[in-house]
Amino acid sequence: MRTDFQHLLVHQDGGVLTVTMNRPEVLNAFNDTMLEELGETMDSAAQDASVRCIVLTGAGRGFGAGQDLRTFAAGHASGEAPRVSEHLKKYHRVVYAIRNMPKPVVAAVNGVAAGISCNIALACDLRIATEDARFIEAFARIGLVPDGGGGYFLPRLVGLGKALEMAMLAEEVSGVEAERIGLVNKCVPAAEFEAATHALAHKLANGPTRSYALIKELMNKSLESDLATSLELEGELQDKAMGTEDHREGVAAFLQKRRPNYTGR
Ligand code: T3D
Repeated sequence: MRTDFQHLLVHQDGGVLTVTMNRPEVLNAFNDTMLEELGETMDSAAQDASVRCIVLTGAGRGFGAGQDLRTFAAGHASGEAPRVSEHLKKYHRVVYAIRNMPKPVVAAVNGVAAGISCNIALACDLRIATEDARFIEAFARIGLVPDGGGGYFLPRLVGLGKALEMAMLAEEVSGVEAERIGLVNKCVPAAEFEAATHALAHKLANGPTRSYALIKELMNKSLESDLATSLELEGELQDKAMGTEDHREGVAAFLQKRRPNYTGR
């Protein structure tokens, strides 16, 4: 696993890989280097069997402030509206990598998460936030539409009405409110954030990793399928789960009245 990045800090502790976006002077706004480094790290993490949970977070007082707006200003200076659809594909690589990651990805939102940084957090499987975190679908503030999967993930997480409200009004949603509306799974006081994130990540990293990958596939595909298709898929995936060592270990541990020791195989 490469760790010598310009704008990412990458640290592995047991099965947990913590990836920290590291441009704190601009609240971890994305430039191209950080975006490419994140894509590369997510691709590597997917291949590395020693990584069993990924935590994505930000350095300093923010998770991320979206695209670095200075690059927009430079584009506008040329006099023509920049075409960003090609550039967005670099973000889409990250969204797909998270979505297809055969292990859990947790967004640990330690402060402000605005624009496309907010939506990268929404692409993750689980979200933990500080009570004073600030989620902002900031796009309408500058006359844009939610990108980075925001139009997909946001209504699925909070429902269409709330998604439209967040996207149109572009107001801040606190960590407490985010937990209430289902935008995050858990919010904790800032003083407890590191310990709570550590506990969640290590619980996942010590879990039945292949089962988690199959759960992701089942749940994510169900959003696009009818009941019959989903029931068909659950059979296929359960056949695979039944063939894992972790399934056998889970049953043996239950019968022997002990804690299971899952290896991710
Ligand atoms: O390119 C494509 O493919 C298209 C993709 C578009 C995706 C998008 O994400 S569009 C949305 C871009 N993001 C925003 O519009 C958010 C802009 N930032 C803010 O509105 C505020 O900074 C925050 C609400 C996020 C935080 O406010 P606050 O008061 O806590 O902090 P601050 O003082 O505004 O920011 C601290 C510093 O970070 C400041 O620099 P300074 O004055 O100390 O030198 C600020 O300029 C800088 N910063 C914050 N966000 C960005 C940024 N610099 C560049 N780009 C940013 N996005």
